[in-house]
Amino acid sequence: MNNLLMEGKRGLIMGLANDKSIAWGIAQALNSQGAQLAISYQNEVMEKRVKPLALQLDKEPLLLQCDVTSSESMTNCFAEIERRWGKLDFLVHAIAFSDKNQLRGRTIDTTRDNFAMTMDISCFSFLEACKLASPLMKDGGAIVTLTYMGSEKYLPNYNVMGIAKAALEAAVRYAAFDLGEQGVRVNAISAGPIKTLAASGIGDFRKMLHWNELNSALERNVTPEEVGQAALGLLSDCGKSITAEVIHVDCGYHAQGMIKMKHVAANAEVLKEGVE
Ligand code: NAD
Ligand code: 0WE
Repeated sequence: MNNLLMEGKRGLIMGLANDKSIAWGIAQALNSQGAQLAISYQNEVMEKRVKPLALQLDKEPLLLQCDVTSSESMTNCFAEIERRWGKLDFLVHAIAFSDKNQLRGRTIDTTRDNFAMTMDISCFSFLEACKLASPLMKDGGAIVTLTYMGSEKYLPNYNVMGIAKAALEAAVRYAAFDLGEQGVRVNAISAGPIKTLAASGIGDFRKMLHWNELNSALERNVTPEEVGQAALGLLSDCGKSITAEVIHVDCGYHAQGMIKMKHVAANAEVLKEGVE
């Protein structure tokens, strides 16, 4: 009877803002395979957006507030999960933040304060979530975070976020070794660009999407649902021996070494729309 991949598994999703969120694509994939979810949201504004989404899930999710800049808020969130469920099977970390004004111009102009905040929210919060979640993963477990190719290569405007994502990917490898002996796997998904709240107001984002569409191996962009399917693979027993890994879910864009010759004209059109 037990033919769903996530039947009987319980997990927390951090970073759900709205129905465009990558976290929502992941929540839907996990829900479709029978998972019981807890969803944490940053503040009251997010709570209003998350509540109607929660109603769309088959099993009523636990809704918890959690601002990752506060260790007290983090501790309370996991304490509530312990009280309600007593255990946890998986964790999804889909959180990043930097001052929008520093996601343009020169990376070397990043301020000390914004560097610290960006690293705190986008990288340290992952380590702290691993620390708090792992004691609840009594039968082993799986953890997934979201990263972006700007950690590996220079990408215009990604700036300090690229540095934070490089640190996050290293954190995945270290956490995987900390938690491996208790059967907890830790991985990252490096997603291609997706138009979410965290992409809104980023200069040239539309053009970036178009560029990726033309130059990725599959000649299209990735969707939150597809990232969700990949996360499902990592979080379910399908990923049983995958840990300390960063998997690209970007239609192959990361492997591109040169733009496609057949698209030279189209690429030029994208550029002609004007670049900062
Ligand atoms: P999103 O805006 O839907 O999600 C970002 C989330 O971070 C929001 O839910 C927000 O509430 C949360 N957050 C920010 N500060 C927080 C805090 N102090 N406490 C708690 N939560 C906080 O955008 P998204 O694109 O779905 O982003 C999710 C993850 O995916 C991020 O790590 C992002 O870097 C990564 N990612 C995004 C893309 C993309 O193109 N959209 C590509 C690759 C990776
Ligand atoms: O990781 C991200 C989003 C990062 C992000 C975005 C914002 C916008 C709103 C972090 N902090 C903020 N702060 C805000 O106030 N992505 C992978 C999406 C993204 O962001 C970019 C990109 C891509 C792709 C920024 C510049 C260039 C490319």
